[in-house]
Amino acid sequence: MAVSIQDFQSERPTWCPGCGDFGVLNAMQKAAVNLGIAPEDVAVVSGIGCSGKMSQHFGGYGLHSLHGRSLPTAQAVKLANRSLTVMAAGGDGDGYGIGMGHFIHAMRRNVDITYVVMDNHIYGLTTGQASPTSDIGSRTKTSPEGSVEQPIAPLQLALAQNCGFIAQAFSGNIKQLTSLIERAIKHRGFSLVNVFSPCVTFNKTQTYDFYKSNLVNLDEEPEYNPHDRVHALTKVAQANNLVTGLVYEDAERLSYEETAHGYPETPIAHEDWTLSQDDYQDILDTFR
Ligand SMILES: Cc1ncc(C[n+]2csc(CCOP(=O)(O)OP(=O)(O)O)c2C)c(N)n1
Ligand code: SF4
Ligand SMILES: [Mg+2]
Repeated sequence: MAVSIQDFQSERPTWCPGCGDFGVLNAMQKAAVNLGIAPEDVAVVSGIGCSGKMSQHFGGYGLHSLHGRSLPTAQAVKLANRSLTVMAAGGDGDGYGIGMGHFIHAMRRNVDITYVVMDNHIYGLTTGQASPTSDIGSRTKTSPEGSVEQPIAPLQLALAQNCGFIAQAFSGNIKQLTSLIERAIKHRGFSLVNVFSPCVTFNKTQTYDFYKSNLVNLDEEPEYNPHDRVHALTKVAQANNLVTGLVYEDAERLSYEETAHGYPETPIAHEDWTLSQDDYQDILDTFR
């Protein structure tokens, strides 16, 4: 049966009017519809933050995990049921601050999940503190005189870690964002979609207008080769990370599920784990 956007609508979002996360939700829903994925075949696992509300607002299975822990939880969901499409979602603080260790390891482990980061360069939910992607000079509640710390560069980190699929988008361009999320879902292995998703309440610098005038769209540059990692690193660095489009894809890289020894084809979630009385007794006997 054909699915529609209505199938992926859940409770009414509580985001501030104009928040970029509305566009991300819309694009995730459209991507699922375009790929013909039914709501019961997709799970969204989120961290904590305004962006963390994604698991409640997206009408499939949802799991609102802990701050910074969307990735280990999403990988566990996928490994327990490989027939599900699994998306992890969260913010720049969630993923590139407290969750940074999980981000690096998810890229090297390469479980087949899609990670959508709503990067607004600020802690939105906690009302406007500097985040790991806040630029030098950003004035926030925790940096009233301007941030002095070097911001994390998510694309460059992902390129250095040889992540198999890296894209960046802007929630003001739903068409491109939808298409990139679709491609990320189709990619076999871990995929990163970093989204510039303006916080209209606490970030008055990285606004919709700022992105409209400063972003370079790599998808529209015929000479850009998204399969050349060194070229991608140079291009992203030259543009000061202000690019959108498919940055890099290695379609040949095998996922964790394809390479792990003894990993069963049948989803573990569908296996019968009922213990027979004899097995139960055997386990008890090991403690005697
Ligand atoms: C262990 C833990 N530490 C701190 C917090 C407080 N906290 C909640 S959300 C958040 C940061 C949110 O920023 P971000 O991840 O960028 O999400 P946004 O709200 O901007 O979408 C923090 C520090 C928490 N909930 N749990
Ligand atoms: S505080 Fe910012 S990130 Fe949070 S809902 Fe409002 S606009 Fe969005
Ligand atoms: Mg944020």
